[in-house]
Amino acid sequence: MIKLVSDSSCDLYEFPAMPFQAVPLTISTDRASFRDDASLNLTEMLDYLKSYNGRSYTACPSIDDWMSAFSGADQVCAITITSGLSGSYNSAVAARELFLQKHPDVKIRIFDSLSTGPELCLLMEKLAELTAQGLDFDIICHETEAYQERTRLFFSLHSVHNLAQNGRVSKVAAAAVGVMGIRIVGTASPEGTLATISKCRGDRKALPELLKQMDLAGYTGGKVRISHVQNPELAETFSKMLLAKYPDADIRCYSAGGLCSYYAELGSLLIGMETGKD
Ligand code: X90
Repeated sequence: MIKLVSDSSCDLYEFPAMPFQAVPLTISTDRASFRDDASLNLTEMLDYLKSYNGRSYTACPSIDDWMSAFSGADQVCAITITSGLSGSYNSAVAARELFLQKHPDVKIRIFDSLSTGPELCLLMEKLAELTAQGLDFDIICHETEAYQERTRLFFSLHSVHNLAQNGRVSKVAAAAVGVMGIRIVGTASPEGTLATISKCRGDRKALPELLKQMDLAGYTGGKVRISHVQNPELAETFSKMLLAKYPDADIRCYSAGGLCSYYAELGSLLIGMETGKD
């Protein structure tokens, strides 16, 4: 049995396609703390943060959190948010070392997504598909790594306030903090950091820019996973634009989880896509 484990940056608390466990990150202020799990009330968290004037921050899963998620299977595939912006990957790797000392026969592979949100969803779907084919664990891992070369993340952010506050963006991107109506259109860099592509005035400019960037990245009508921060209308508008150009595109839209909602901020879209390259 292969168990899939991901930190909560994947936006999904459940994944019926295979045995799955999400490991929560936490979002905190000096007064309150929110675990990013299925019981999180997202609206309540976002409302609270809006009204709170002090600092807020996040924490990745501890080594213990990862270790308890690894238990109960003889083969484990674990996916983390980018190591370029979070300690989650390092924590998972350390957990693997410790876990294997007690359970030397368990196979554990840790994937550094170098990304977040919907790109993790694509990797999870690929793992489920390969697992359903009954392939060998090492082959499944190898194929998933190869697939990762063919997936990308794009986004349009309504604010980079929380990213800047926590030192997760460059000064260039942070310069847009507080400029009303500006959308930061960007992508995950090969190193798994935030790369700004352009600053657009409003969603009406940002959506065509996203589409253009997806085309340039080699999108040919494959899978697209879109997570939105309390903005289903915008996700829907963008998926209609995609379908107008690629009628057979395989698109799914859903709400971002706690961690991505906190950093991407209200109104934003995160987009994971497949390139057409083999
Ligand atoms: O370890 C921790 O506390 C978590 C830190 C995570 C920081 C980045 C989260 C990004 C979420 C925001 C926009 C997309 C940028 C992605 C670049 C790879 C989503």
